[in-house]
Parts: sequence; structure tokens; C-alpha cells
Amino acid sequence: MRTDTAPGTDRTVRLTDYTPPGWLVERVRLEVDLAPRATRVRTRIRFRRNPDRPGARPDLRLDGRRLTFLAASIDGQPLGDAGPDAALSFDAEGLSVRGDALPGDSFEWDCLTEIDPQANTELEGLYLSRGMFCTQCEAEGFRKITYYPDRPDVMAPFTVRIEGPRATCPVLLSNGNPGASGDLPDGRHFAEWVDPHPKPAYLFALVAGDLVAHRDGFTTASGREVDLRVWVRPGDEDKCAYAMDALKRSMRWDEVAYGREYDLDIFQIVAVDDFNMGAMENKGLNIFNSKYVLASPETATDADYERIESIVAHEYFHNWTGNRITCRDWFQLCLKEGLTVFRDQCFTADTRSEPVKRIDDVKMLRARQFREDQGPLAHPVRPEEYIEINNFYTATVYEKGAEVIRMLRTLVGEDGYRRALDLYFERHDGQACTIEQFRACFEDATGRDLSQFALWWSQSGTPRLTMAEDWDGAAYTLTLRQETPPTPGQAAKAPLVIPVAAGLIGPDGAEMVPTQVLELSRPEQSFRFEGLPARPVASVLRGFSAPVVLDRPLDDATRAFLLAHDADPFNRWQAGRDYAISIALRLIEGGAIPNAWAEALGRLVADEALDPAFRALALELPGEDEMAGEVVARGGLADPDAIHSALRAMRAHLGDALGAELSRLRAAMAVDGPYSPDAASAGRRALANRCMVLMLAAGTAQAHRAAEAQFDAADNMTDRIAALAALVHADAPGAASRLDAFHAAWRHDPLVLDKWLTVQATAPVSDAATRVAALTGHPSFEWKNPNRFRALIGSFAMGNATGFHAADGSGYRLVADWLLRLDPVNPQTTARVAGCFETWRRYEPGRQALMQAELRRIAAVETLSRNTREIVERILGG
Ligand code: B3K
Ligand code: ZN
Repeated sequence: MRTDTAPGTDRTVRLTDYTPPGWLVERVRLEVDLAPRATRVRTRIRFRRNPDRPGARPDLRLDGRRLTFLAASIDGQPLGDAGPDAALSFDAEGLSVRGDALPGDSFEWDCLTEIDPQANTELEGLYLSRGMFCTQCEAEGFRKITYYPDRPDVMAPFTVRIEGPRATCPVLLSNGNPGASGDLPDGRHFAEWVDPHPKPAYLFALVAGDLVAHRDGFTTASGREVDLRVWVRPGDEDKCAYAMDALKRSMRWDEVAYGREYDLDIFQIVAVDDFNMGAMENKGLNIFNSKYVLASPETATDADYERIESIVAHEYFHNWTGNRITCRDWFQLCLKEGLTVFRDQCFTADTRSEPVKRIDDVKMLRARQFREDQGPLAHPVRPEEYIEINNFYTATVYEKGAEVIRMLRTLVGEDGYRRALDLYFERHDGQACTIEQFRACFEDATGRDLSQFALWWSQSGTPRLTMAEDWDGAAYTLTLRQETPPTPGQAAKAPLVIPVAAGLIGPDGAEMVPTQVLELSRPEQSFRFEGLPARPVASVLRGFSAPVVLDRPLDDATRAFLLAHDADPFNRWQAGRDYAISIALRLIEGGAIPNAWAEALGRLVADEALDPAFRALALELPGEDEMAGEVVARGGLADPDAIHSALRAMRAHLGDALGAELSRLRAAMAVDGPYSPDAASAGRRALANRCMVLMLAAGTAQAHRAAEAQFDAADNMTDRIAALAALVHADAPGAASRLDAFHAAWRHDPLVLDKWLTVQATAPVSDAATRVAALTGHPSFEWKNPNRFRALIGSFAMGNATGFHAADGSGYRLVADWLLRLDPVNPQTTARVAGCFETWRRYEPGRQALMQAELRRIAAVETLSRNTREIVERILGG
């Protein structure tokens, strides 16, 4: 018997080092005997030699971490691991059996190991969450359950037998369809699950515990009856209906939009409280962070409902883009993630409002992906090397990856896109693929050469577009130039293929030339529009047709014109955003706010023809982090205090200038009848609450009373938390008692308490770090739970520029202290939150020094996890 030591070895994995597996798995049988401190796993694998690896018989290499090895045999012959010549050898990352000791080109491996789920605080592998056994295997967690070729290009059908105590684990779940089940002596029972679809180990899942199911059914287009179950802890049954509804709508949408049907007799979702991310697409058994399943009008906001819907859809869509067709290696992660994000974005756009969804997605892309691309963590959509793969589940892989698919669709058209995807599913079903294979489907289905386009996957950095205009009295010429700034490891950049959707607007505001897609593929290109009756105003990059920065200095009058007239809703919103950014920059330089700005916004928000959700977005100012990026883009260094004051003054100005209109609109947007999370009602609430925030910014007593009354009377969480946040963030006298009342009412609901923590963590007050430090001592702050940690520390670090960037360094210090505390417990979540320091080079020298000092303090800890070390050292630019 032996135990692996914890890995501490540094290893860089490179795309160019890929070699096919020596051994393939024909089938697996897993027998899991559950016990919190000593779970036994017996794994029987039929291995077959990979015909693609000729030559001498390769060694059998199995990954395994922190496993207690008990016994193994091959074709019934026990294996010893003693002595230097032994066929079997172990290291920190797994075991090997010498090729010359293997009996032939096909054999049966049988291995018994033991693990300790209760000691597993990393929440990767098999672990316990509030007494419930659950798993997380992507990317490399299966190797913490048993020895296995834990790589996505090894796919196999799984049979799983779970055994456990009936009292504490009445429900035993795994992937696939249910098989035999029954009682065993000593109060134990078992259940078998059979998954006929070959899958990589990262899609394995097991759940066992005291759970109840919300049940429903779905009939697929070709008539398969599918059992649907959403499993939750007893007491949460009444919070599953929305997730179930979203699931059924997603299943139908994938049939209609992509011709993809579900392929098992049962589809299950399980909600768990301790989870490192949002959810996981395990075949037939999705595991979700309970935050993205549970919803009731009293506990969830409109935004929560929308997130639940899109994550349920995302994980479901992975069944085809991810599971049936998976990735050859982890460098190809965007093959499943970029594509699946794009699919879920389209689902939400179809279900709700397309322009609003696009604006939301672009806001997120800029806030997270542009930020990443412009800093030390920049990497291509398909990275070329990594130390810890869990650090590459990034905004670049996901969100920019989705933008690349969107651009492909724009370039080949809707029909071409559908033909290419049909070909992809037909050609690669059951395979582990690369981006090159995906691209070949587009080339073969449409006849288009995508070799230059493919740079979007390999070249990092956000391209900058600049434009020049010429008008000769009858023809308008638009000249576009592209340039991608250097990023770490990529000094020189090549020109990309950039689809620029553009239209021309006449002086009367009417569309003069409707949207067309200009394809920019050279460093500079001109596009000429002839026979125009008057000089047009160009609307460029409509719908945000490419993930680029459009650098276009405009005067206020043209911005106001576009804000009033652009036929493209995205660009209409963008005009307002650019207008606000330019005013904030002027204020930072000591300038003043022109009255025309509030007038233009006032006209827009009073336009009853416009969707309230859109108007709510138009009234929102850029964030402080976004403004820091804008300052740097203009060659400056950001001063968080100056940015904060500018934005604050702008909110107060709007609150003053539009006071009466805001108050009228807020009342007009009231939603009658019982709460419903639908997009139209949510849009009305969003606009009403945006008005409330601006009214409070003007600081009138009437505004305070209105927010207090809204908090006291709200019948739903959206309005209640909006009022609470508005009061707390305005540091209003009525805030403290309402925070207490809120806590008293929800002290037993951790997901609601997360909101309570976040509202306080994001309050832009000068003593924010002190307040957050005090909250870390609150009994409701269970810091080992990732949701709690993110709700308090994560949202302080990423959502409170005033507190995090406090000039005395108290914010940085607080966050660094907590990262160091969490790292030994949960490296994945620590590394993720550590990304808050990635922008250190953007700030004035004082802050830079303080942030760097904290990063160095973290890096100096010798026992730092591989995850956090990789992030911190890359941020420091090592
Ligand atoms: N595929 C998972 C993410 C796994 C993250 C591993 N660190 C969820 C998703 O993208 O759908
Ligand atoms: Zn995904």
C-alpha cells in the first residue's frame, strides 16, 4: 500500500507536445463504495492499444493524485510495485506500467484505491458538500478519484455501481440511464448507472445524498420520452420550477435551431452548495452551483432568473458541443466553450431581447475579456501553453471564443453557418476534436478559405480600429485601419479578418445605406459609397460585429445625433456610452459637464417606443474599472479617486437635471400584479430602479424616502435588493436598520445572505476595507464556501474600486490576506479571485507599488498552490 504525495512539481504543458494516447479505453466499470473518510473505488478497464501509435508497445500511463493505492491486477495477475525493476511504478502525478510487461494489445486492468472525500476542500474530484457526496472532474479531477488516462481524447462508455448507506444517501446518481438497484445488508443499498455514449473522464459525475426531485418530462422531436429531474435538498423543492422550465425550452431550442436532440432516457440536474464555478455539463447528470438553480420571487432577482436560464441552456447545449463532440486536448477548450457560449447567447437573444442581450454581452466582454487581453494575463483564444489548466477557463477562451464563432457566422451567413455545423456534427460525432477540424467543416461547407481568419484563435490582444472619412460631395469613403498591440509572448501581430458591419445615416436621421458587412483583412482598407444625396453620418461596428476597440473621436453633437437616430440599437447605446466616457474624461481633466448630455439622455429615456430594458442600459454610466482602461488607452495612468469623483458628479448631474422625468418614469414603470421574471417585466423594473439610483445621487430627502419605502414594501427580491443597495451605496441614514432587517429575515438562506454581503462589500465608502474586514468576522461568512468568499471578498476586489484601490493600500492588503488564507484550502477559487490584481500597471505609481507589494507578498509563500502561483507570477510579469 502506498499514498501519493501532493504534487508540487512545476510542469508546463505545450500544445506542440501533443501525442496521441498509447492506450484507448474500450469500456470502464467503476464500483464506488461510499464512506466520508474512506471511499473505495474499484476500477475495471478494458484497454486496447491505439492503432495510431505504432512501434513498440507503449507504457501504460495512468493519472492519479492523492490516491491511496490498495491493489491492481492485469488480466487477473496481481501487480507488485516493489523494487527498481518492478513493472509498476508511481510518481506524484500517477502510475506507469512498463510496456514490455503488458500481456498483449488488449487487457483488463483492475485496480482498487481509497480516497477521503471529507478531507477534499478543493472541491475537485469526489468531495462532500453539506453531507452530500458530489464530484467535479473537469478538467483533471477524475484522477483524484481513481487511476485513469485522464485526458479528453480517451473516450469510453461507463458503467457505474454506487454503494452507500441508505439513511444518509437515499439517492445515488451517476451518468447515463438507470440500471439495477436494491438493498444490501447493514442498511446499505446500491444503484447502477449505464452510460452508453463514449465520454472522456472529465464528464464523469456521481452524486449521493439526501435529495428530492422536482420531476417533469420531455418528448424529443423524434418521439423519445425523457425523464427530467432537478435534484435539491429537502425544503428547496419549491424553487426548481424555473430551472426546469428553462431546461425544457433549451431542449426544444436546440432541436429547432441546430437539429440536435437529446440522447438518453433521463436528464438530471443536481444543485450543490459548495461549487467552484457555475455548473458542469456531466453527461446526463449536470451538477450546478445551487445559486444557478434555486429561485423564488422572494429570494432571486430578475438577473438571477436570467442567469439560471442561460446557464441551464449552456450546460444542456454542451450535450452536443462538448460531450458528443469533445476536445482533443485542453488547448482546444474554446472548441466547446466558445461555441457553447455563442449558442447560449443566441438562445437568450431569441427568448428575450436581442439588442439588450447583445449590449449585456458586450459590456461583459469589455469588462472581463478586454481587461484580460490588455494586461499581463493576455493569451490567445487557443492558448499554446499552460501550467494549470484550471487557470484557462477565462473570459478569453469563453467570451472571445464566442465572438470568434459569431464573426464566422457573420462572414459565412446564417445558411452557411448551419451547413457548417451540420457537417461538424455529422463528421465528428463521438470524437475528440481540434479547432482545425472545426474550421475545416466551415471551409468544406462554404468553400471559403479561413486560413487568415484562423488567426483569431492563435493571436492574442484586442485589435484597435481607427477610421478616416472623406466626403467629396457625392461619394463617401470610409478608411479603416487595424492594429493589434503587442501582448506577453507575442510582440508582432498580423492583420486579422475583421467583419465591420456599417450603415450610413442621412442628415434627417433616416437610414441612407442599410447595414452591410465590410471585410477588413489588410492593415488599411477603404470602402467607397457612391451616389449619396448628402454627407452621411457613419454607424460603424453595428451590433458589435467584431471584438475590437473602435477608436473614433467624435464631437458631442454627432454622438447625440447617433444616440437619437441610429437604426442599430447596439450603436445607439454605444453612442451614449462614448458620450458618457468622453465627459468623464473631461471631468478628470478638470472640465465641466455640458448640459446637452442630460438633454440628449432625457429625450431618449422619455421615448415610449423604446424597450424599458434598453432605456435602463442607456441611463447606466461606465464603471470605474472601464474608465481606468479608457484613461490608459489614451496614454495616461488611472487615478481611482479622480475617476470616482467624475462618475459621482455625472450621476448627481443626471439626477438633478432629469429629476422630474426620473420620478415620473419610475412611477410609470411600476409593474402590476404578482411578480413574474419575464423579460418585459424585468425591463420595467430595471428602468424604475435605474431612475431610483440617479434620484438618490441627487441626494434629495424625497429620493431617500422613496428608496426606503420601496425596500419596506417590495414583494420581490429585485426591488428589495435594488433599494437596499441604493441606500447602502449612498451611505443613507436609513441603510443600517434595513441591513439588519434584511439579515434577520434571511439569516437561514445562504444565497440571500450572499446578496447581503455583496451589497455591503460594494459600497463605495472610504472605510470600505474596514467594513469588509468586520464582515469577515460575521457568523454568516463561511469563508470556505466559494459563493460566500466571492460574495464578500470577490465582489469587494472586483466590484468596489473605491474600497479596493483605497490610497492607503488597505483594500489590497485585505484581499491578499484572504487569498493567502484560502489558497491552501481551495486553490482554484483563490487563483480566480487573484485576477483582481491583473490591472496593476494601469494605476498611478503609488497604487502600482502597493499592488505589486501585495503580489510579491503572495508569491513569496513557498507552499503556494500551483494555481495561484501561476496567476500571481504571470501578473507580476515573471
Ligand atoms: N465546463 C465547465 C467548466 C469547468 C471548469 C473547470 N475548472 C462549465 C461550463 O463551461 O459549462
Ligand atoms: Zn461551458
